[in-house]
Amino acid sequence: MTREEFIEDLRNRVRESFAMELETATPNELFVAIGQIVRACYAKSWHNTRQRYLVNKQRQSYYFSIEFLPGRMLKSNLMSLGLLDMVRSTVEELGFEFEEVLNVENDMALGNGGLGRLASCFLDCLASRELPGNGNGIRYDYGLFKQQFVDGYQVELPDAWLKSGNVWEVRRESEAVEVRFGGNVYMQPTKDGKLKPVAENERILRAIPYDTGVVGYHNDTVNTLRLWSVEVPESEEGKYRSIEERRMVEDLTAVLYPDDSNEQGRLTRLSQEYFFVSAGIQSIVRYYKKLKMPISRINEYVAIHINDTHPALCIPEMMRILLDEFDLSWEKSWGLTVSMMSYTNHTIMQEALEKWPLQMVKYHLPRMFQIIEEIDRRFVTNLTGLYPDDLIQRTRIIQGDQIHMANLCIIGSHSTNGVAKLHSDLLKSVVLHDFYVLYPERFNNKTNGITQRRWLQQANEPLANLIDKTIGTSWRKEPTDMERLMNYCEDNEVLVAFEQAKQQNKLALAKYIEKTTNIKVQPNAIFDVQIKRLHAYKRQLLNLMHILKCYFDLKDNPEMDFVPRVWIFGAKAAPSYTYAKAIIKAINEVANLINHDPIINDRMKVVFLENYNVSLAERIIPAADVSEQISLATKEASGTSNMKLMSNGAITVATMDGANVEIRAAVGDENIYTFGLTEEEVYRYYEQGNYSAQAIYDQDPVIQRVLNAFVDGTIPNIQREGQEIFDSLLRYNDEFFLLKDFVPYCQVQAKLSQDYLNREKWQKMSLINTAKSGIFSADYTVQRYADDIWQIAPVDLHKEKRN
Ligand code: CRA
Repeated sequence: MTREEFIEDLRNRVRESFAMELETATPNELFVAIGQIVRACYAKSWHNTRQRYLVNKQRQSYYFSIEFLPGRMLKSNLMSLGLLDMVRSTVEELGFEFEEVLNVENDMALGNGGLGRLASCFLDCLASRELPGNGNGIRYDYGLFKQQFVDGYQVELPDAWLKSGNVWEVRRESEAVEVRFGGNVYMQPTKDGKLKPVAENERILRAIPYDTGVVGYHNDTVNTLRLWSVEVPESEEGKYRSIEERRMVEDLTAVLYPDDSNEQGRLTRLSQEYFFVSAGIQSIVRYYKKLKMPISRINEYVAIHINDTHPALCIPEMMRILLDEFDLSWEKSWGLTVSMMSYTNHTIMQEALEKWPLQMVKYHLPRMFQIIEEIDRRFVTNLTGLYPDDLIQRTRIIQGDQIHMANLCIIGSHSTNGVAKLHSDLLKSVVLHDFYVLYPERFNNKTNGITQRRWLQQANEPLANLIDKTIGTSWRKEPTDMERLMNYCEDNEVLVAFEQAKQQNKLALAKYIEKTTNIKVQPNAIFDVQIKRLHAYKRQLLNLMHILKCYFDLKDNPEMDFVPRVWIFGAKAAPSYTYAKAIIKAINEVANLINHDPIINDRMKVVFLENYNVSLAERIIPAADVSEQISLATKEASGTSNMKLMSNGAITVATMDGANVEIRAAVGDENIYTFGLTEEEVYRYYEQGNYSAQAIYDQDPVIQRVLNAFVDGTIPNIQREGQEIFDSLLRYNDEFFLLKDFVPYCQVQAKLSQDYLNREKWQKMSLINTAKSGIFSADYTVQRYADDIWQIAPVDLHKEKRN
């Protein structure tokens, strides 16, 4: 598309859609019009991609996830299509602020944190690698809540992201399916002496798919993210007369559960899970029928991925279709199902492992229940005599009055993977050890990754351009080519240029901070960043304790040498997680105290930015000097902000947890600050039960002063919250061992401050972190899923021609 064609198109669309002239358009109209143009640009490729897959009978994977967190899409789509520079300069020449146009777009925030963002990174990489892989999820009317601080407290506001429309989605009326809930199922003999399930009094809901194109980077592949929305089917209109009754139905896909790494055992959630699973599986089977292949070969064409246990019902739902609709035998259906399914575990936190009350499933999803019961019965029967009874009891799906979804996933799939080496090892040796005994060949690791396209190329253009200038542009397609930056570790000119790029980003963030919080920060201070969900195990509180220690040091000795630092937080707490909310309040009050203390004299600033989301992450990450990855070892399955920050040249302060272990191996000990308990030490405490927070407190006056600050009025306005925090550490013995890790944490922080003064040393570390970050590209992660688990490959164009 030429500049002239673009302007012409823009002019027409603004006229047609808004009855307006381009000159009088506001960023809102421009956003919609440009969005339409972009969509039109990839429409043909989208159609062609689908046709190619169909004609070639391409084996495809379907990534089932209850969360997707793509963020904004205008800039990324423009970049993928190679139109970004032209559109940006044209829009600016026309007299508009391109940034303002981008900012009109609501973040598509249909996820909580790492798990949902990972799903979106994966989709981006599948398309960019020309791999036939699609997403399947829920089109929530309301995304993750918007966070505001009122008096330092988190307040949640609804995220009505669809209210001004969504240019990217296509409603596919003709591909709607029905999903059935409740009723009774009984088995009826057929003429040929078999038993067939007959259902009565079911509640029928209509599932409408909304498809979004996932545009590959500089190629012709556009894959599909299919999100389902609920409606009352026309045939059922009579049953839902009142508005309230209809609302009950529509509530099903109204809101995303705002919990991260935590189970929410609620009926609506179970219904959501079955709804998008059933709709998705039905639509896959319907597509497969178009290939005119026998159902007995469906596993050669379809790979289904279960992203955490939320889509676990994929297994019984596929069984239902094969058994009830295709009349296959149990054995045949089971073989096909297991070979199609694969599962990723994302956490070892007990409270996140989904269990559903048996009665709830039985009542609301009776056919699912029957099938799960039969899977469980056969599992027990087949293993009895071969394995110890207690092992069988621990691994079976139905235990007491609960259904264990992770057990269902492992038993009903051919692959179970963790998301970082350490995590996958823990699954095998501890958390899922019993299953590892049963099915060692099913277990594997797939360390998470991120897409550098969004998190470096798009979010950090100054750095990306500099990398181009230094080593050429090949890294944009092959991220490990960033290794070539290692040749410039000693090149002062290059180091200075990288420092300037960082400085430019810090200035931009400083501006944003001032605009949104009124806090002035110095761009030459260390920008120390912790951005992730607020969770006790992630230990934002440990960070806060260190801040308090620095504050007291300065108060005691105002003349001391102190390397200025700005601590930047971004974090949402689940609305029902009172402890996490107490920590938010405490951070905000400490910020207030320190930021206004004249003795501190701007040497410390604490900034908690509201409403952390993908777009805010894109602002913060390029400007970070320090990346806080300080979860208690064993608790963070992988983490992915660690990878994003590293890519952008931040130095990690890390416990040996999740993917931090692999980051250390990549950059070398001297380019990361590690501290804290190791996995072995943590487990030793668990085994010996001899951790005593009180003993540590009693012996350390610094810790006493820091903790007392929460209850003695030093930190104002946190009576209730301060007490809760204080009690969590002492009365309840510090579940995540903060006190134990506090001293070593402060030590590495002090070292870091000193190192920061040595600009050359610091800049070299920073460069090495970027250089070594290529291996954490999700391009490679996705390729490993494609090769080892899904067995999918790009369309073979030669073969296509021969056909
Ligand atoms: N909360 C893990 O805790 C991991 C992501 C993606 C999480 C993170 O360490 O990086 O998944 N787990 O694998 C999770 O959601 C249900 O479990 C997360 O995002």
